[in-house]
Amino acid sequence: MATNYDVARIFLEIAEALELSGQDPYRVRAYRNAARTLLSLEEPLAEIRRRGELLSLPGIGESLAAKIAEILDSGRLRQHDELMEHFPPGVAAMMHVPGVGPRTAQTLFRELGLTSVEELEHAAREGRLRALKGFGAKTEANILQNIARLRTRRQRIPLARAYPLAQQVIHLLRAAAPVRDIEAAGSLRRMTEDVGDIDILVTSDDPAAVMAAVTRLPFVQRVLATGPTKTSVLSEQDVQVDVRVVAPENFGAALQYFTGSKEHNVKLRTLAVRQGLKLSEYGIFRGDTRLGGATEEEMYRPLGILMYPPELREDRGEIERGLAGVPPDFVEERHLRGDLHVHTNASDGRASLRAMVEAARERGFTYVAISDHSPARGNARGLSAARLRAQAREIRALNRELTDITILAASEVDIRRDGTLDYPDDVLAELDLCLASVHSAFNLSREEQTARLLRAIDSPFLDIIAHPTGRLVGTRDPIELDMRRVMTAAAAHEVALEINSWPERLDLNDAHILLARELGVPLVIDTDAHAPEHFDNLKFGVATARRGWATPADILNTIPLSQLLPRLRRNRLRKAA
Ligand code: DGT
Ligand code: CA
Ligand code: CA
Ligand code: ZN
Repeated sequence: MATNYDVARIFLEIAEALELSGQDPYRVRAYRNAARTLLSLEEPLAEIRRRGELLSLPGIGESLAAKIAEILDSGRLRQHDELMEHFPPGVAAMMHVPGVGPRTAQTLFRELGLTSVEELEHAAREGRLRALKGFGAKTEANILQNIARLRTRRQRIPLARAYPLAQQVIHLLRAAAPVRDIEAAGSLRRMTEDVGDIDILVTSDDPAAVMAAVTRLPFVQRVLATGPTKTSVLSEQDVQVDVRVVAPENFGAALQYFTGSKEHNVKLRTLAVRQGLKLSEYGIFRGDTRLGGATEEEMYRPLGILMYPPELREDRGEIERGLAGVPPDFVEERHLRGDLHVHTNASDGRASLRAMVEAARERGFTYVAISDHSPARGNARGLSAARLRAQAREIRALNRELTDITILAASEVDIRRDGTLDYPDDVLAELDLCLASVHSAFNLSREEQTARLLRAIDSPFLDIIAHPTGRLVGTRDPIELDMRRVMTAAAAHEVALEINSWPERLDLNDAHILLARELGVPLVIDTDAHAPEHFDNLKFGVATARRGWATPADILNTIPLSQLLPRLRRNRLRKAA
């Protein structure tokens, strides 16, 4: 009988094949979402089907339900078999070589029968690619070079890519092997903006089965090493995943050790030694006596140190504070009462005003600011003044209808190159809330860029600077800024700076947040949601805030709207009065 994992794997392979053949991304996503649903189920699909409840699973419609039934009955799916004849899994992996797109990958497979990066490398070495139309000795050399670069490139992986992959590993292993505890450790658990690799810890009654399952994960490109308790694999996208099986009684010790950071651990161990104690991934010991290690707390308690959350374990003073008995008091998702940066399909969002507000309400937010783009963002369908006013009317109508959430008519206004805002003052004055951000001219000098932001902060209408540096983790550098000057001005003018939860952004970053708190700059945590599911990104913003040691009191959108509006700006105060 096919397991949930088997069905999900078939769906994932179909998604990959459809993507490779250039199919509609929505179809591709439908299979991926379905696979994710199946992997999160506690109960076998066969049971759910027996009760006739397949259709009540999220993302499963008639057609997918019929496919699940076919797999449960026969162990296979005709559509999958046919697709795999044309698009075996390794063919997709070849697309990760720069310069090899879907069409080329197809040609390589059809004409030369290549089904993996290794085979591609081999064929290029032997000069077999130049037989293909449009290929020459130069293309072969390029492909070889790009494969080599792919291999040596041990670059760090943005959290935005690593986090979902880690979640997938956890779901897949839960489904494929007898796993008891499973948790991500390392920099991913500390929610650093990028990670070197993914570290997963597992307890299990059958470690060998877990290790085998790791090597068979659907995205594995290469098994780097496998042994009785540790397996390392490389994903198709060149992310290394280390999975370790530890004994249940050591789980806390291992989780503490492998969460790190290394600096945190080194300091902790030094303190332990001074107290005649020894710490390791197997527990905390006095001589031969084991004092604990089943839970993480047990690793800190004998040292008289309060445990601080993973995001803070960077040896930035958390150990000293824990030793002094200062309890951790950092912002959590549950503290946030509203979201001040949300897009709709009026500009570049994917969902309607109503759908976005509904999603915010379902999350428990009591206020939400709708902040679509201004006209300068032509390719994001930035709103003209007339469209902005029409949206404000729609918002007022919806506000009359809804009782448990308040919608603010806001805008994410472009900060032009010269620091002016992309709407005239009379339009800005009509807004409940004004965010502004840099979406252009990223390459100005530090002086020019700083002057640009200072001028924006000077605007009497500005409340929040959204994603202040414009960086995209791993792909776009932050704009050059005298951050201390910008923050000093923001503090003086009571302009808030945003911690943007979009995982590619995480902007402000942890170091900036520490500085902002030192300088008394108001902060907000926003999702910048462009679709209902993006509210889930809030965890990334909150984790980043915690990495900057932010407490609920540092974050403006932890307070009720009635207090928030007067706090934001004097002009808001004027208008609210
Ligand atoms: P990454 O992967 O570069 O983003 O950073 P981490 O922190 O995940 O580092 P990784 O994967 O090399 O090791 C995972 C954890 O294992 C690390 O955070 C702390 C622990 N660890 C690794 N090497 C050492 C070490 O030499 N001494 C100590 N005390 N802990 C270590
Ligand atoms: Ca790591
Ligand atoms: Ca590692
Ligand atoms: Zn935005």
